Amino acid sequence: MTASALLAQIEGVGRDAARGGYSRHVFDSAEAELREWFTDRAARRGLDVQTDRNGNLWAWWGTPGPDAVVTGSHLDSVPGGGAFDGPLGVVSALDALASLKAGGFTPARPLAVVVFAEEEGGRFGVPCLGSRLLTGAIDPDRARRLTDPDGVTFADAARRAGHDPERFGPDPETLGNIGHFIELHVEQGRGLIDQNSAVAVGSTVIAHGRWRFSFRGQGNHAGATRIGDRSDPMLPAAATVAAARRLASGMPDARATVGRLVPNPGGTNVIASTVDLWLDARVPGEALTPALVADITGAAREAAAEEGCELTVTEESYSGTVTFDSGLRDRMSGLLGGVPALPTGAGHDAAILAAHVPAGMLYVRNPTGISHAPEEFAEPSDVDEGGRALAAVLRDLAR
Ligand code: HGY
Ligand code: MN
Ligand code: MN
Ligand code: MN
Repeated sequence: MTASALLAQIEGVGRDAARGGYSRHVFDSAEAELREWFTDRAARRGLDVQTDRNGNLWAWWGTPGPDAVVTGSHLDSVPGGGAFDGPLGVVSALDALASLKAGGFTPARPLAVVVFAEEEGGRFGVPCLGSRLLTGAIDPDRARRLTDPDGVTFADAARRAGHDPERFGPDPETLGNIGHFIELHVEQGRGLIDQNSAVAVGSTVIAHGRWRFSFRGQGNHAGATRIGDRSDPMLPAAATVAAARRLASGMPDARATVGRLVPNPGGTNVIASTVDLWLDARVPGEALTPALVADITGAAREAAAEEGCELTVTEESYSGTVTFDSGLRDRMSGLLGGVPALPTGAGHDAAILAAHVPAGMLYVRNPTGISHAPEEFAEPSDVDEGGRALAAVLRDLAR
């Protein structure tokens, strides 16, 4: 069954009628349905499905062991996300292993498809939570305490979904089995459109992080409070959103986004007492992301002081620039007839793993160039070309 047909099987799962697109978050009902679907599809392909101590799903062809060739991605989405970001890598991996089996390939080493938990950080705020836990890139106690917008902790959500959060933590045995990790992903920009290629290999993932800005003022009546008597946290929050755009525009290729801003209590006729916003900042090059965030923080502090508000800034996640293993990158590109190598501004589990194992990425053209939105798309013909490319790379690495 082709990757496109597999994708079609889950197109109704986690649809978000209010936002459009999909909202599938770790340990929620939609993701539970996807995990069941994945487990069933993997079992039908003769793969042995296991869940690791951090809630990541693994489907093995062969006994789990060292030097395994692992591929996969994630099934969770951003709120209102597209159909391809994550699932395309998972279905292409299932399809690639099935086609290798059908073609009579006998691997010299184990292969596995992995589905990482909470790659988007869409519920608990830290991206690549499953691969960060696996590799020890996040303290398990901090992970257990992370809360979702309803105040549910990651530990409680895991427990309700049948996992034991006390087992969260570095998993050297599972990590030690990975000889190579290859993630296929829908492209989330315009690189393949511009280069007129269906497939590319990954070169770098730019540095990126998330910071929470909490402004505290004085809640009050919208009608009875004179302007001069206000400490309205919405003002410095708005100034911060504008400063993020202004300051990022002044740095080469920098990106700064505020996609989430939460006033409390959030009444139309109420001056907010607090406003929380989350800054997503990404700049190619090493220390430039922290420098941009420092400039934005300076502007935020100034605006907060002017309005008589307090400001607390907390770093929630940060990953430095990652350059994928050049030998593996060139081996993949050569195998695929010299497809281009693309940098990306999007984070991936492959970038977390790259610090520990030889990791590479394959991108499939997205003709809209839009991602993290319902317009995200990949043509079936490009999906199939990506699947063939993945199968060729896996065969090359597993022979
Ligand atoms: O946010 C990202 O870069 C990725 O989609 N998790
Ligand atoms: Mn994403
Ligand atoms: Mn993704
Ligand atoms: Mn990814």
